[in-house]
Amino acid sequence: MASSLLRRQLGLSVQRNLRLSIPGCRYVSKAAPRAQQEFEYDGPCMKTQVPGPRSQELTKQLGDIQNVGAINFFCNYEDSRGNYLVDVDGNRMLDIYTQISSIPIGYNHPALLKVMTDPSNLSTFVNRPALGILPPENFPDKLNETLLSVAPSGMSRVQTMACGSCSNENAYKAIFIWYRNKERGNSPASEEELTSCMVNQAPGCPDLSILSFMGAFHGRTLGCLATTHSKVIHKLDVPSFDWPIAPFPRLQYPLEEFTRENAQEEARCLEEVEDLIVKWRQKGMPVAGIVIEPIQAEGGDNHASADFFKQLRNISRKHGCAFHVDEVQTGGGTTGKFWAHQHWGMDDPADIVSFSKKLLTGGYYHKLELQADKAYRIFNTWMGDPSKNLFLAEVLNVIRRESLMEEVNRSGKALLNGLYDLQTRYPGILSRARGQGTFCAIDICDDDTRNSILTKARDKGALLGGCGDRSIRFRPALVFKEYHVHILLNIFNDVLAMHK
Ligand code: PSZ
Repeated sequence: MASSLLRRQLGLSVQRNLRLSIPGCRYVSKAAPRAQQEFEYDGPCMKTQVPGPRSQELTKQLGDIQNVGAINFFCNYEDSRGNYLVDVDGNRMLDIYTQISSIPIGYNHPALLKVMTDPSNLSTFVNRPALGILPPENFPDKLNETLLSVAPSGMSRVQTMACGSCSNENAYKAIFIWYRNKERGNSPASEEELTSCMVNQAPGCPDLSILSFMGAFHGRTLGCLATTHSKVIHKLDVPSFDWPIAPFPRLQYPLEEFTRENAQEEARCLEEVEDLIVKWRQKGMPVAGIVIEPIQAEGGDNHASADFFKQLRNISRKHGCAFHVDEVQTGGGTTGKFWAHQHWGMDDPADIVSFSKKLLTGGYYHKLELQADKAYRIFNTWMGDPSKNLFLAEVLNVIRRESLMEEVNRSGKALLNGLYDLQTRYPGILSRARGQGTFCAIDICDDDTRNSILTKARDKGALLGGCGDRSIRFRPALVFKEYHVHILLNIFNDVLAMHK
């Protein structure tokens, strides 16, 4: 762990060392001195193109069993460490994609390995309980120690689930149940409701809706998919609900130069939200909830201002809709605050907040009134996995012990400043550098160039991901330090120079 003195030194030295070289020469972004971290490597080390021969062979083998179209390469998880992912051909890459943004503190973190080797944890790994009916003795303690210790403002209840989609799916159900109970004045359901629900008819299966935003991603299960609008490939051929879809603001960058235009754009979207809520009520499909990502991630890292979210929250209150903030990708510290919605500075930011990915377990926090009124209404076999809570406890300890939130803010600043610099050097290729913490992105002139940059960066040892039509997103783990930022920026610059 870096001492606070060392951390201060790191901060200072990086400011001194981050500079651009003379035009035409290699971009010189010098890393700050590396902190002591025995479990990590010095840098990327590439032996073959990616995927290498062993990866190709394994892809062929797996192709006889599954669709392998999405596979990038096969990994050696034993040898991967910290920010470095090692593949089966011995290539070691700086991982700025982290298993679709789901690795909180790097690969094989010693604190997590210790959880595995502690004999008192063994029964939690070996015996996976049906948590809804037979939880282990330490379950309330573990929830208090983990998820409730980082609960969003105003929320003292949490329901764990297996994955992000499963969390959102159940959060929507909780919203519908809450809404109908409110409409019924909390009296019991009628006989007609009880019989009609069994054959998928109203009034038992009511015509209610969830309002979502164009470009959103909330998962691929049937209910969630009706609120996902990022790519055709997710949606084609799957029946869906006729639910309202509002435009998400399309901000112009740099933000300081477009304050008026961006405020107008956000006002336009908010107006549309209210219009849709009214329209859908008139159609007989009232909006029971509004779901939104604090930063639209899969849809292209689309940001909106704190003021936009505050006003949207007010609209939800005014129309009696639950406000569901999907923090599956933004949660867990990557934006420089533990929850991205904390950037909005609100005491009452949401009625439901869903999470997964970096939290290791899925689930959602909710207000007391969104607690389903009866047992078995929100339920499934596992309802999460207590072994994930053991890891999460350690992740939270490491975040606190190693001041990782400070690190994220420091590396995030270095990353965004580096992207601004590169953007001025390559104006024909790069635009719209943006980010919060290390949750950054930049747009590339077109899709083909974007994909070529991603492949070439990977061949040079930097593993990045795309999002939206033509963005590159940066999704490092929380242990991504300033010296990692500089390794990345140098590779990124070399690759950009190849596309000039
Ligand atoms: O292609 C896919 O299925 C992908 S690529 C990235 C994701 C999914 N992200 C998952 C995600 C998310 O980013 C947000 C904001 N909400 C919900 C989900 C769904 O989580 P999972 O994938 O765990 O079901």
